[in-house]
Amino acid sequence: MESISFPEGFVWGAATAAFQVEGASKEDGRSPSIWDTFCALPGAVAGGDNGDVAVDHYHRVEQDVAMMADLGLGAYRFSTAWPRIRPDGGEPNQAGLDFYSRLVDTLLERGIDPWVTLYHWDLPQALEDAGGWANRDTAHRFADYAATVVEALGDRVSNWTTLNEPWCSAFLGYAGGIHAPGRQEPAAAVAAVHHLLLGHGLATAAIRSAKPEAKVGITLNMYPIIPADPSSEADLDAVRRLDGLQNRIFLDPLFKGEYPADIVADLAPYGFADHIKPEDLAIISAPLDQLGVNYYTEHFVSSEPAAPSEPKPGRRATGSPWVGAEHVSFPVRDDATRTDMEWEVRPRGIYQLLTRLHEEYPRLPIYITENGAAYRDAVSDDGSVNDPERLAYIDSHLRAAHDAITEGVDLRGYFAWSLMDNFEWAEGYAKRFGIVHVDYGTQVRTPKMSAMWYSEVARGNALPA
Ligand code: NCW
Repeated sequence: MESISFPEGFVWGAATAAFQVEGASKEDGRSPSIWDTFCALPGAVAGGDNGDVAVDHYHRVEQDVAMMADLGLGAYRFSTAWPRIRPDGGEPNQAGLDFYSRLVDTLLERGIDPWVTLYHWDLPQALEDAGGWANRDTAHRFADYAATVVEALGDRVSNWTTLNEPWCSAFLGYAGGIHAPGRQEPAAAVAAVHHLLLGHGLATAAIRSAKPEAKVGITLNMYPIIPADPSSEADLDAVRRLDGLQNRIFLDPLFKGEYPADIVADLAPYGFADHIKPEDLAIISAPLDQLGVNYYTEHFVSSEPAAPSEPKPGRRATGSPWVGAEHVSFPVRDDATRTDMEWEVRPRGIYQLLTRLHEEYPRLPIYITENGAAYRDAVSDDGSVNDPERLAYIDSHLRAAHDAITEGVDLRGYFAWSLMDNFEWAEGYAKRFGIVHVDYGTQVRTPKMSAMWYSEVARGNALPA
């Protein structure tokens, strides 16, 4: 294979999220988040795992940033924890802000650009008790919190992401009950979609007013949607619905200033339109500087109803996150390998997604804010961690992303998910996404083979031949 160079200035980074790595869940004034509560719910998280210690990033920032520098990373995407910065959703907490200020300084001392995500799923529990994202007021509380963070870090942080994967917050959290807060209320989920987007818009305005030169974006988890039978009208309708519920319901209000009419109609039984006030779409569609794309796999869909699924042993029963498309199913294809999350490895999908965004939406700079894979890694006797599947996964996705650049897509950077193994939400610590291995007993970090390879790619701004 030929060596492939990326455009000059291409950003090479790695990502984490506060709840997944920090631990120190009760320190320095942090209040409980919905994930602390959810973890305590029997059967909610595999192994009964929680985020109390996680990978102890809170106490190991110096060491972790030194490791990033050794790997030659140019940027670190992390999230700030709302319950540290405004405990219980209330007044600012200086100790929480100080932690992130120190993290930012440590990164800058090492020449690593801090990329801050304001919301990666850890809503203060007190705000959930007041209705959570189903309550419109949460959008305003989010903007207040965003203003506090930008005031504290805006002198040193240029790149801001409001929300990470609002689809997950709304549909996994409030409809499927698969993620915190574990509610199975479809009407609350569609309310949450709108209030998350409104929160994004209000936070964008707050960031811009505190720091006009800030670069602001949002990160969406998007998927090409492939019909099981392209000649079946019913399957094509399943594609329309899924694409609407997963991709267009976020992209259209953000970039076209309107919700897709077909999806508003599909969600009418859940009262979606009741939450939309006349002024909201102008707030939501305020211009952005960049779009964050999290890409992992494609969705292959059929209109055949799925067989009812039993909960995994020891786990609580969950519902469908597919509000408005509860009848669709996701047949398994046998022409691709799967990761340890059971997600199909589909590198071509990243090319399809990027070129689609380029054709159908305003041509904003795009960053892949997450891409990567969980595999069962272990430390060998010689101390190394050989993860050829992850290396091949990242390599193949970078090649496909490069093809999109060649076709004119303005892709400006790539963040590997994740910098290190961590708390994988409902899957607990069992699923390892890191390019760096973490021994959860000792907290020893060991860069995997994929990390060494990625380091070469980042340093050379090119994929090796
Ligand atoms: S779980 C998830 N992830 C992983 C997580 O570690 C990260 O914080 C997220 O940004 C890796 O990337 C994201 N995404 C949820 C995927 C949807 C699962 C669909 C379940 C349908 C029933």
